[in-house]
Amino acid sequence: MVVALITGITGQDGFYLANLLRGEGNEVWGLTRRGTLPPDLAFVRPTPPGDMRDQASIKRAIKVAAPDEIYHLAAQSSVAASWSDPTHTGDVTGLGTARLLEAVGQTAPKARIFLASSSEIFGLPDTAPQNESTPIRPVSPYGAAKAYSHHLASVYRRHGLYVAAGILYNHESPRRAESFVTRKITQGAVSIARGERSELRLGNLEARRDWGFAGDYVRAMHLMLQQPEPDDYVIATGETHSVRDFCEVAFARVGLDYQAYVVSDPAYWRPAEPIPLVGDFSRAKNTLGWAPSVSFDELVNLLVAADLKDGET
Ligand code: F7E
Repeated sequence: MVVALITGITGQDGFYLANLLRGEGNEVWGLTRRGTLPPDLAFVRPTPPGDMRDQASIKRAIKVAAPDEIYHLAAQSSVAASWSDPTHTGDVTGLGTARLLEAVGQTAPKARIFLASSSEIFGLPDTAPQNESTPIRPVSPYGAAKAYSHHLASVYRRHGLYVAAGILYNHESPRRAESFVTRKITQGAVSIARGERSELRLGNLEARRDWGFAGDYVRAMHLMLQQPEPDDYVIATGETHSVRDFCEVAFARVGLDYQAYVVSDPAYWRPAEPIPLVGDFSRAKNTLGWAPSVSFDELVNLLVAADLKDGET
């Protein structure tokens, strides 16, 4: 039986990935800071507490789980928060990967590692769509921390570790926190439709992103570790939409015109925006046989439907 260890298992991707790996018949372990797991991950085995800022704790967790596959998802993952606390982001999201790779090299050098890299490493690309050869040029502290992490993957790969990196574009689900724009919009639209509030304040409505469904993206993570050789893969839909487009579809789903409710508030604007972010997933398609299965409209509808249902229970 394949033994898989997931860091950051309590996040959105951790939940979908743990369930996918369970379905594949894997033994799934989860590394968390407290060494405990929520009830919906009761089938996962907890390692002793592990913190991405503490290498000894990571080493201990790997020794106990003795994994064949390690999915490194743990990170400070908010781009907005990385502007208010760049050193914490660098420590957890950047140095955390260095600690993990060192710990694997010392305790489980045969384990295959998946690293969650990000489209934020591209920052202001000259070309669209981006692929695995697009120059790395981040524009946020989060992007810089992920860029460091991404470079480490190829450094340790050359050093003999099996490290695959998924350059993940935005991927969403009903498990996304409200601090991210997709859930903020769908929860806002639903509560306005219910008469609980009268407006939704967002940042830059013209910001464009390549949004996919998280369930599709964890499938790609698993496929990457089944390849004979590790590599980098762009995981994206190849389509870009604006925050305004997202509002339009979400509000229409609850019978409203977003223009009457959505306000662009400079307080939510970022010091810099990566432009234009859209991914070319040809390598993932050709090598992994991967393609996204959920369209933009389906994704927005899925999130709104979940928020409508939430309020009913
Ligand atoms: O912002 C704009 C904002 O916070 C999306 C993470 O998973 O994907 C995610 O990072 C866009 C940006 O995600 C609001 O300026 C407008 O252009 O949902 P987000 P993100 O920053 O793109 C990447 C690939 C990751 O790796 C990250 O870990 O929406 N936007 N108004 C807003 N964003 C937020 N959060 N709130 C607003 O009111």
